[in-house]
Amino acid sequence: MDAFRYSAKTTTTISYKTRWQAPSNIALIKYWGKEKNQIPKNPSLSFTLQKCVTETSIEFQPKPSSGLTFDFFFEGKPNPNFLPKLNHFFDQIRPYVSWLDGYHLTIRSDNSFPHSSGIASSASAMAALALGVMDAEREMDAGITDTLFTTKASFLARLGSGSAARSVEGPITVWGKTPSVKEASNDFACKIDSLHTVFTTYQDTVLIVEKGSKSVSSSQGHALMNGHPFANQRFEQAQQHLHSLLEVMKEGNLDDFIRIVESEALTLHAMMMTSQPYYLLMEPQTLSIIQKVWAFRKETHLPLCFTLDAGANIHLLYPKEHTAPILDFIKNELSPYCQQGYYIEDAVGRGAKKMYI
Ligand code: 2P0
Repeated sequence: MDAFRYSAKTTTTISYKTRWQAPSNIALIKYWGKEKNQIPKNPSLSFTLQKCVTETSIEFQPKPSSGLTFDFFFEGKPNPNFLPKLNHFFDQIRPYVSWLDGYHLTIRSDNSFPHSSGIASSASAMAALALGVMDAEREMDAGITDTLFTTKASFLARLGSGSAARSVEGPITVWGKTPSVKEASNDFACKIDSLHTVFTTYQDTVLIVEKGSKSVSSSQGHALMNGHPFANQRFEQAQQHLHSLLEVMKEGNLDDFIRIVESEALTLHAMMMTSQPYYLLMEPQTLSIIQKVWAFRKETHLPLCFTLDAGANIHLLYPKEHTAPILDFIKNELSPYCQQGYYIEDAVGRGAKKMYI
């Protein structure tokens, strides 16, 4: 993507400090399978969240010797566990932000959700970092338009972690080339406008079934789609699901929305169960919750559905107008299946934002 290579005419160096908040996101059409540098095998579509966010400040200090250096603090303390991912991120983005070589960065990051909650934090973390870097680049290069700022931030975030591309804008984004969305790209995500208003305030209550790290990481899971016996059918299905879901989301047809979203969640886990080696990330509580949700829907006719990330936790999706009875149901009947009764009441959000320092 030569369009994203840094080409400011002046090579000004500045001392600069910025702070960005970037949200997590939950895929409705799942990204599962990739080529090098997080080029996805199929397009994905997600809700951007509101409360599950990472806030990251970056201080850029010019330095005499060349070569980027940085210090990293997570929740106020140095944390070496994050260094491999950060080093990889900076190695990947450097060709596009070559000016970084003249800087030392002090990075301070905090999550709104507990790090060990099982909620994927790499999407919000990589997006917040990418936005901070782009903010400094814009400070040096007045030629950066709003569109270039947003698309390049999504592009840089993707190089750190694929799903992070979808954590810059909101409430609904698509990432990955598809005939269903003219402007969609494998390189960065784009926002989808003109969908039914019910989806602009959709609720997502995240049921924490299992805290802590998973037995098989998402990177390993993506790799297992290479040579997977059902890979091609899956990539084709994702294209078809995306096409249908966009139609359904324009009309506001909740029955079809539920059918496609739950099918995507179960297909993602079916891919894990049919990989070689095969594995399972759902827990018995995950299945109990799914059965309870289906029974509740049958009984009440309320449009409550679930989706799953690559783990045991469950995201419950529903229109804002039905919040009261659904939250009662979650509190009374589903929270006993959650670890220490823990769940997070989130909703779709408008994307990342710059914070005052
Ligand atoms: C998604 N997931 O669309 C899918 C569905 C999890 C389940 O993208 O290797 O952390 O950093 O590109 O983005 C999780 O994988 O993987 C993921 P990398 P990522 O949200």
